[in-house]
Amino acid sequence: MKIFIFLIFLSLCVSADSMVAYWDFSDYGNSLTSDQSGNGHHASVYGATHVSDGYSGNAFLLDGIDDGLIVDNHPNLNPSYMSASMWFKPYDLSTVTALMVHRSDFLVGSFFLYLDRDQIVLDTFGSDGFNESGSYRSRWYTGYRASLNQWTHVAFTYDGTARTLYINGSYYDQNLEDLGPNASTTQFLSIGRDSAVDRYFFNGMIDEVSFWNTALNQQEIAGLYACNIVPEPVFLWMFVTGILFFLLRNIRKSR
Ligand SMILES: [Ca+2]
Ligand SMILES: [Ca+2]
Repeated sequence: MKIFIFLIFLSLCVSADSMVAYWDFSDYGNSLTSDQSGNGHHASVYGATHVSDGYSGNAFLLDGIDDGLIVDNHPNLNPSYMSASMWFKPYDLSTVTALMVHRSDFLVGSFFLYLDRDQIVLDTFGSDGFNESGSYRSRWYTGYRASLNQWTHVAFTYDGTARTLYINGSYYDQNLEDLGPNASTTQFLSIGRDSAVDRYFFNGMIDEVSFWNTALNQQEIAGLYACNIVPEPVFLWMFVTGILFFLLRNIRKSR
């Protein structure tokens, strides 16, 4: 039974079919950090410091001044339904800072997950909604307030009907909204900064960022959260131990 639990956790973390990109920040070289999903959406690192004391293994520390990570635009990053998940630890909650943004000057299909002081806000742009800045925009002030110097896991999903926010693996709130991502966004995806203009720089640590082309359900989000609770080396050790245990037991049985 244990082995199956390990396999389920592993599949949620690194090999689910609907995973588009996964940056665990375990590696860093030539200004790039790898997309562990195998889809090649490696992130370019601008100024951020690669640190070993992330939420799970390595992470990036951003200075709140001009640091950030950028991923080239790709059709994979513009799904009709989506989920995004990440850990963040803010060192400053006095300004507006971006967590994860995919935006092209307010065009349809953009999203903007950010902190307004300590409050998490999800801003999406689509073909319906109220008009702001010459486009249709729905800015959702979620009411969730992040804590200074503490790791928070945030995930949101869009299923074509609603935007749902999950905090630390649990359902937090839902916002019925028929906006959402689609193929018209051409801007790059950014982490810890705005994607359209040099602004909204995040001050703190960011870790375990993933992006999906389906709206993950509550169980899957909880799995993502739980998976990341165990540090990567420990998790790998548990996984290997689980396989050995399973093999040894079957060998004994077959004798
Ligand atoms: Ca800097
Ligand atoms: Ca990590």
